[in-house]
Amino acid sequence: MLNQRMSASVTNLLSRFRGCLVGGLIGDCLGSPFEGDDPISRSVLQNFMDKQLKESSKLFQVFSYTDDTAMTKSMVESFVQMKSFDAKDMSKKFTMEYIKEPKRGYGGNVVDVFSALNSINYEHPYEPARHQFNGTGSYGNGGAMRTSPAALFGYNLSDKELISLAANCARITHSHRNGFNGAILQCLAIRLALDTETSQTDQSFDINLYLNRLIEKMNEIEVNGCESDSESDGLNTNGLSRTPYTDKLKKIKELFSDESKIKGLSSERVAYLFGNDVSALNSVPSAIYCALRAQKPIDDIESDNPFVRTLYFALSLGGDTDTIASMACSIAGALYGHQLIPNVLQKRCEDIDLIVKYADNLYSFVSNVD
Ligand code: AR6
Ligand code: MG
Repeated sequence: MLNQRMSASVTNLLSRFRGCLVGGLIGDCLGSPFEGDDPISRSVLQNFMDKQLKESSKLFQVFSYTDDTAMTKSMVESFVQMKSFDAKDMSKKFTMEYIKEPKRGYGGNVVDVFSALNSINYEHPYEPARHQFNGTGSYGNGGAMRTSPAALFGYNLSDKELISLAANCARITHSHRNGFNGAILQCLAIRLALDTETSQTDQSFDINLYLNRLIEKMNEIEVNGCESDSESDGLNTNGLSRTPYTDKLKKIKELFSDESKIKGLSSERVAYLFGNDVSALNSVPSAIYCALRAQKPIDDIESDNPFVRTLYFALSLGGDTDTIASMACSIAGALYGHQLIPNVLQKRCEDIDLIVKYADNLYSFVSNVD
């Protein structure tokens, strides 16, 4: 017997599961050559994309994945083997994967968490992350970049249960509130994408409704997460907003309410407004913006495929391109499904067949539960 979420599911759910993981892999692999660059000119990108989209390139280049996919794979492996979330097992899988292949471009400090986890034999999987940055925890986007398996494995969970799953998976390495809240936001963005019907003809959907749902959820999380704080004026002691993700989502909504504002927004301006760095706060909202913006044609981007436009636009932001493109494309893949992702782009990626198999494994898990 399928449960309520499964039976109420949208069309093409298997294709959307595949689209989500494959999208994440493509964004990671094709984004990594640009990592650290300033916003990239449209002509340089158009050349790059034209080349990648051609079957007959003389040297058919296959791009390697980075830590985003290495950690995503470990998440899937842990969920599938344990048939539940097991923080100890997941923390061990992250660490073993890092030890096996340390040169995948991991964040500057997260590697200290792996060695501390290893030294305590994974007995207290949340402890090492809590000690990062003098006890404040990491606010990097490493928790958010790997959250897609949580959204898929947790497909049948309630929103509340999924939020807790996403936060706990992220907290193994990222205990700063902006670190794990970024993972929650990315996870919810994927869930909403899986649940959003898109038009068969032009792939359109209601962006306003999508953003309203995300804003409502994120506001609840950011406000309730602050309940134990003493201030009640919406600001913390540093004068920073207590609802930074909600604020950025509201800004995105405001822009989308006026088509002329969206049309005139350059990549540089998007990077300036929403960020393009390794912090979750300055990358997750940007990824969501890219996935939503690409639903409609974009000046200077020659593609009628919204998945390709998402990739292209995310790369154009520069900065942490692999992670921003990976997050943006996993949302786009969950929205449009595997069938919209050009085969030639898939073939450019290391381990593409394994990633499709992993999506199928997660789909079988969620479709076979009583
Ligand atoms: N205070 C100061 N700096 C911080 C803090 C903090 N509380 N938290 C993070 N940083 P890390 P990740 C800075 O090491 O999030 C790779 O390319 C600090 O400079 O936790 O797993 C991945 O693919 C730290 O080194 O890594 C991701 O795209 C940096 O943020 C990206 O790096 C990254 O935090 C982040 O990976
Ligand atoms: Mg990265």
